[in-house]
Amino acid sequence: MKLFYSATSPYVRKVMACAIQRGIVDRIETTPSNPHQSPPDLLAQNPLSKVPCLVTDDGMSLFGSQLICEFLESMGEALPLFPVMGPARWRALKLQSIGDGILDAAVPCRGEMGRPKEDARDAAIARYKAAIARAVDVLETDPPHKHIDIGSITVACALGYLDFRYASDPWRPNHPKLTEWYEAFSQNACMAQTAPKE
Ligand SMILES: N[C@@H](CCC(=O)N[C@@H](CS)C(=O)NCC(=O)O)C(=O)O
Repeated sequence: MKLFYSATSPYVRKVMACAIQRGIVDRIETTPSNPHQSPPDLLAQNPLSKVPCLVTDDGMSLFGSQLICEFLESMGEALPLFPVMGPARWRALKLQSIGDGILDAAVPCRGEMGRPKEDARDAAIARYKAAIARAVDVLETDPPHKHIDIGSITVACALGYLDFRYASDPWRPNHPKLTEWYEAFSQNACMAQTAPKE
């Protein structure tokens, strides 16, 4: 399989963490790609020009980290990352949604922060940051579980991205339970081996 990849993308990190956890990371060949430049080889597989984008051994292209992680779930022998049914399933998927939601605010917010200052830009940044702050507050009231599934992986990728890109605006103050959970969860190999670096 081929994965269009960016070393600093938190969505790519999520996919790689799932692949490590499922014991199939060796079956993925990573192709560095800058989606913002709309490279033709990425566009041929993903009209949205986003990473991650996985091309399976059958030649099918899959994009969006949720879809790719579900595909990886069908491979390998490890324990499922998507609980099959019951409350554990909905909790894991809800945590995935809140983690992805933090990223869906934090990633474009950086784009806004790079634009010239003007009222509309500042309003957009404030709205993104407020959504992130509310989501982190909600996670503090009920931090993710210790075990590894799609929910805990996604939340850890989101918090790791905040550390990486919003170091001057730290999330840890006033969130001691979430901090404790994150510090312990980050020790898992799938997280430690995928920590972002420039
Ligand atoms: N919902 C997508 C989001 C993917 C995404 O936004 N990736 C960013 C990189 S972190 C990207 O490719 N951005 C390029 C662009 O927006 O043009 C997912 O879960 O994979």
